[in-house]
Amino acid sequence: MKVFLNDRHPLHHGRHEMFRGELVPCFEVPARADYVLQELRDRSFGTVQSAPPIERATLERVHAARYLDFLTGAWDEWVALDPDNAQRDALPSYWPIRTFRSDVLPASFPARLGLFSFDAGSPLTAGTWEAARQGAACAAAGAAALLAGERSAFVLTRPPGHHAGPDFFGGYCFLNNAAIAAQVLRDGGMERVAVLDVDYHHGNGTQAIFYEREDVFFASVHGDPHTEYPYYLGYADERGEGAGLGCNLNLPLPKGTDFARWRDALRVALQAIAAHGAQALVVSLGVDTFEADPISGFRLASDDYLRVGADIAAAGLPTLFVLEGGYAVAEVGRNVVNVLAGFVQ
Ligand code: SP5
Ligand code: ZN
Repeated sequence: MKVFLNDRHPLHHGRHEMFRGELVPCFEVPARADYVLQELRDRSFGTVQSAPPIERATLERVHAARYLDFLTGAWDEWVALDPDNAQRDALPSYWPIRTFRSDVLPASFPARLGLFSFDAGSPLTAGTWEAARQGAACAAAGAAALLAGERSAFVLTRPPGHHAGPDFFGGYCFLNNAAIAAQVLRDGGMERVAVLDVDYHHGNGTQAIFYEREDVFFASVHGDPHTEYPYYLGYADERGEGAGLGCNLNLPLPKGTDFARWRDALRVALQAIAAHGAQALVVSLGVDTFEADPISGFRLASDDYLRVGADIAAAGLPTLFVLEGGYAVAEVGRNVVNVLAGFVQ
């Protein structure tokens, strides 16, 4: 399997995130990707390669121009506020929620930081833009590999992407790698594409990007947003709008769900994807469903991920796996590579 490694990922290394009223060390750390790469090497799995840079026009197929402009210059603006900021991550403090305007573009950097984000858990650092942009490049290269006839490929990247929407970051995500890959598949001639999101958290960004479209089906199995992040999206009654009505499937499950019940939901998602007539599949592969994940609540064991890969393979579609969450850092490699190994078996 071709593996597209984001070799710039270490440039994004947040120090702290806001969690329960205090700044705690980030859960989303560079070592996550390093463990996956080490596991690939230990098991002699996959052919690791880098990706060429991505065109701004490709990013604009999914993200708003003014959001990309903001991300491009954000770090320099942050440091320009105060030279000491070079030693601090940028975290938002203000958000334009209901009754505020979101069409304005304040001159204030902290105001724009909030305008383009939805939580205080996603630090923006000196290398965030470069790391995120090269991750998107890997996603586009992975999609191109499928268009060229590969049965499968894996995008080994961080920061993750599925919480990032058309014009906002959050949930440790800045550019929506899975959505960019799905759009590259569409633009390359695949008439119908599906995104299957198996991360513990609902992929609110991906859902938002494709919510009114019928050409990209979105299915997600995730922790019930009544109790789990991102709380304000991911409910079962969100089925798409306009032309996209019926092309969005949310399968929320209670905290504590074990593999047997989780797998039933996976099968429902895969059946819906088949019914939609998708010609290619992008998998938002989070392994924060693992029983020992520090911020999540499902109970999948490492061996279960082999069966996850096999179930996805049974759909018979060209499949691009894109790394999302998973915070039991030392076990992320084993769990991710188990999915990939289960797929090719
Ligand atoms: C890509 C991805 O997995 N993003 C997840 C972002 C979650 N950030 C907020 C975490 C809040 C978790 N609170 C649960 C309490 C754990 N005991
Ligand atoms: Zn997650």
